[in-house]
Amino acid sequence: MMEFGIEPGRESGSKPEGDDLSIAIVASRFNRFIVDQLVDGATDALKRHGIDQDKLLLVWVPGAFELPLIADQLASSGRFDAVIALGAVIRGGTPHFDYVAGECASGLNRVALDNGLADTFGVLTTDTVEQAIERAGTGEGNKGYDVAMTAVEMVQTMRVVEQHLQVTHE
Ligand code: INI
Repeated sequence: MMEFGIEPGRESGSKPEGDDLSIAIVASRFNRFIVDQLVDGATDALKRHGIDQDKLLLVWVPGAFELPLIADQLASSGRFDAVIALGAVIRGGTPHFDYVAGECASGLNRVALDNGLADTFGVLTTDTVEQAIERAGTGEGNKGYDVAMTAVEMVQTMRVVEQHLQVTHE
């Protein structure tokens, strides 16, 4: 059985795998004190993977509802290997929580499928501010960190699958 899907950083002795990647982060200003922490977590993870700071772009939008539009603009530009979307939708904060969170999630998923590009969902959807703070902590307790790792893994997985498909097609 052939198997693909190597978690980033798990390969022993490998050098950082992200040094050739260009990544865009799109982040929402709503609940910014939380989202700032997610941005820090994501950039920390990318730095650990050797991604050049000058190959990173960060774009701010007003709220989570606006993330898919700019994610699509970035994804369809052909200039990035992955887009990371970061935000925080807190139930107590909005009577239209389900609309904002739902449209954001499905919009971001559509961006990934329409563009054939990793577009990871780093939008916290929580009942309370306390829950959001918990998920925006340091290191691996940070959703931004997690989804940045996911983005790197997905780019690598797509490349490996693409190579395999080319070889088996020849
Ligand atoms: N946007 C968020 O990112 N988080 C929220 O918790 C939130 N609340 O509470 O309303 C929120 N609303 C704004 C929304 O994302 C749009 O910016 C707005 O509806 C304009 O389109």
